[in-house]
Amino acid sequence: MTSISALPTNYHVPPIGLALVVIDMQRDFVEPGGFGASLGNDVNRLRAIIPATQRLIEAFRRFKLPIIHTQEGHKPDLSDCPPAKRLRGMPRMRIGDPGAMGRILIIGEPGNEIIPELAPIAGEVLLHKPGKGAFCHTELETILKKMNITHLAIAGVTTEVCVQTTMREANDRGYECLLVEDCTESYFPQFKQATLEMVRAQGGIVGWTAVSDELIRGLEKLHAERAHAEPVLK
Ligand code: C5J
Repeated sequence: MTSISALPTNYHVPPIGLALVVIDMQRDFVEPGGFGASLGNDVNRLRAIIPATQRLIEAFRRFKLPIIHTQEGHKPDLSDCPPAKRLRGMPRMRIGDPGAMGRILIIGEPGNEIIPELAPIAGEVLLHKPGKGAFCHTELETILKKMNITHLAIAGVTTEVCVQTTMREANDRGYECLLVEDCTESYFPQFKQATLEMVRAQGGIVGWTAVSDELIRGLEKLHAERAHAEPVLK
C-alpha cells in the first residue's frame, strides 16, 4: 500500500486498483457563454482548477492509471430526463432549450463537450450520465469492476452537486474515495468548503480529501512500488 498525505488520515492505495474520475468538465459549465454562466454564475471560479486538473490527468497518464471522464447530458428526445429535473430549471433555460452552445445539456451539442484543455484521449473512458451521480443509469460500476478498481480519486465540477453525489454513490458501493481539493470547484465557495468538511468528517464518513501535489507525489511512490512488485504481480 502507498500512503498519501490526506485528511482526515493518510489515504492508502494498493499497487493496482486506483482510477481517476473527472466529473463534468464540460463547456456548458466551465466556459463563458455556457449554461452555467447564463444562470449568472462566475465560471472563472471553475476555470481556476483547469491547470491543476491538467497536471493530475497528465500524472495518471504518465503512470498508466485509468481515467474516466463524465459528461452530464441527455438524449435529444429527453427520454432520459425526468420532468422533475427539466422543470426545475429557469423558464427558457431548461435542459433541451436552445443555448449559446447548442441545446442545453444535450449529448452531441457543442456545450456538452469536455473542454479542450482536459479532453479525453484514446483509451480513456468517456461516460454520459443523465443524473448528478455518475453511477445513476450508467455502466460505471460494471466498467470499474472489469478494471479491478477499488479506489477512486475524484475531481471536477461542481463540488457539492455532481462531484459529491458521485463520491457518496461510490462510497456506498464500497469504493475508497479521495476528493482532490484543488481539482474540484463550485460556483459557491462556501458550498465547496462545506463539502470538503462533510466528506472527511467523523473519521472520513464519505472518504478523504487531499491536494493534487500530494496525490501526484503518492502516484510517484506507487509507480516505484509497482515496479518493485511487478515480478510478484506477474
Ligand atoms: C450541476 C454538475 N451543477 N456537474 N451539475 O448541475 O454538478
